[in-house]
Amino acid sequence: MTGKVESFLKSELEKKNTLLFVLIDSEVSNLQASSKLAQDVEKIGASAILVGGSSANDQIEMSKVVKGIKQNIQIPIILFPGNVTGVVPDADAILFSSLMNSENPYFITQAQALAAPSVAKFGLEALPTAYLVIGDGTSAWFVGSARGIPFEKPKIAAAYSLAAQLLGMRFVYLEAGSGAKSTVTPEMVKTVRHAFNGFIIVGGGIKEVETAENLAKAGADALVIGTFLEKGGSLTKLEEIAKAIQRSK
Ligand code: 1GP
Repeated sequence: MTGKVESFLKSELEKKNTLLFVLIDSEVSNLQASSKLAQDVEKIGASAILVGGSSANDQIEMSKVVKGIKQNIQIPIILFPGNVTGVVPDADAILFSSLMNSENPYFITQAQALAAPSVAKFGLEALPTAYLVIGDGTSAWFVGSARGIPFEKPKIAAAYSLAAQLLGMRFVYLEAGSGAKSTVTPEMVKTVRHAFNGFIIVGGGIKEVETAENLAKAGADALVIGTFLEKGGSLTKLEEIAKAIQRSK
């Protein structure tokens, strides 16, 4: 069933070619900084704030950050859990993800089973997501015991995405990993776009306007940016990225 957040994202896509999601890692930014950042990026056109990451495990801190951010923004807060500890109340939705190319069944179905009762209890809208780790050497790859899909093997990513669709998932997240040296390639996005009839999220290492624009043109529905801002990247450049991807049909 399509909930409020999913409907909102779809309505955003009617106006913009590709959406900008900003990732806030509650382990990296404190409440005040996160809250200010969320307000700033909303102003420059971000469509959602993701809170989480593979190393964000302090639920108390995360809860505070979610609650604090929520008071000041209109765009949805979507949890991006790296484990069961990433499920906290007060967010609008959760990327309810299966790390499909993990070698550890814990990350494919077990964490989901352990987390599901809390997702229901907190009334979080679940966005059913196939989380695919591309490449290797990143935290998401290591923590999630992923057998990373090689960057130059787009057909493998497409096959996983098609499997996700047949399993009823409506979102695919192509993840190069936080701070990755190489981003997912436009070729991979294009190949997945042909195979998967749902919402494609792409993240990991995106920090240049041209890279973002090429991923948008290839068919990404949303790009996630986190590390660029954590490392002090300017809001002016983020705004350039937002504008470029939103208009890049
Ligand atoms: C990481 O895809 C996200 O899980 C965002 O990546 O931090 O490299 O922007 P960056």
